[in-house]
Amino acid sequence: MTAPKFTPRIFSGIQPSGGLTLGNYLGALKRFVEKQDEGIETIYCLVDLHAITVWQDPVRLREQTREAAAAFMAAGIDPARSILFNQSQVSAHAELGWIFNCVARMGWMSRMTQWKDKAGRNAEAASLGLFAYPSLMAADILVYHATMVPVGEDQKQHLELCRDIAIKFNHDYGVDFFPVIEPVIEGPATRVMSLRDGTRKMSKSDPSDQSRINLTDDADTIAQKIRKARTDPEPLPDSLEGLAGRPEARNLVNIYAALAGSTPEAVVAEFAGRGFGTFKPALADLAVSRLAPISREMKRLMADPAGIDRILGDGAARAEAIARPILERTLDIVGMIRSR
Ligand code: AQP
Repeated sequence: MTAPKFTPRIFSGIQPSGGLTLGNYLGALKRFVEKQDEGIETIYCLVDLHAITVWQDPVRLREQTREAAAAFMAAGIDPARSILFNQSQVSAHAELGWIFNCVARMGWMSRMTQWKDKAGRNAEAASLGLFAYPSLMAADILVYHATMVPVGEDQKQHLELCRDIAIKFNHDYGVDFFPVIEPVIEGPATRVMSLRDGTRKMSKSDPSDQSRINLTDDADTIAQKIRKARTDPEPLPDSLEGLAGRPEARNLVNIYAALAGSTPEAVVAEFAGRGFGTFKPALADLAVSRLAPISREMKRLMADPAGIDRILGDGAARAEAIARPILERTLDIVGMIRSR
């Protein structure tokens, strides 16, 4: 149903719920830049409404949003070629989110692993927003009639739910209005794991700073975190099969491949038989060479917060121009009187 009715358009977002990590960079941001450079229309959003599904200090939230915007630009997002803005400046997201709350089913939401992980055993105390997160996410995407959504592996289930919402809406109202989107989950680092535990995702909200590399970390901190990253005593094997059951080793190989623009196969071929005493310093040098220019540029951009706010405002106006007519047509389909 996607083509040819819907022109290719990419949408994705990142929560400004903390500083961005190497996981966000390799799984999302770096790929956003590649998509922009492929010449497809790209819309990128700092999803501040999603961030407040768990408590955020207002002062920090503003800082984190500007910092995330700086990270996007420092990584290569050009606000003249991509639309870059923060979600709450385009109210059509929240409005369509409400409609989708009335399309999505409770059962669908309760099966979401992110909900189960984040709400944990204390779901009674979790916010209603956290539960409804995936229907707002579907609105973020579908309010632009976006067709492709680059994300890390952890967002796959939410994108399947977005497809379900589009299909149910189209079916319930007898229309072919929302595209059935394609998740774009590609590359060697779709799921970067914690440096302390190779079975857990690297996450900006992990209480341990040692578990992640932040895009704002300086060269010494990056090198020290990689040196201390948990591994096993075995040398690297000569094929990927030899990494089975070695999640930490596999993670570092994937990170190396993604940073080098290579493949995990090529990395194990290069380092076969070498121990982590050799591999970790090579990885640290590579990580510093790729990330230091980004963190330098972020610092430069963050020295002008008003400049960042202007870029976000301009992006929001351009986003609104696409979203508002789609929202209006949705409301009309649903049966809301439009008489202003
Ligand atoms: N570890 C990861 N590996 C690969 N991709 C990742 N992404 C996040 N972590 C990794 C991708 O980054 C994009 C933005 O994610 P998000 O900020 O919206 O939320 P998240 O997936 O819940 O990321 P975090 O860092 O774990 O945030 P918190 O800690 O606030 O929940 C998505 O495309 C995601 O796949």
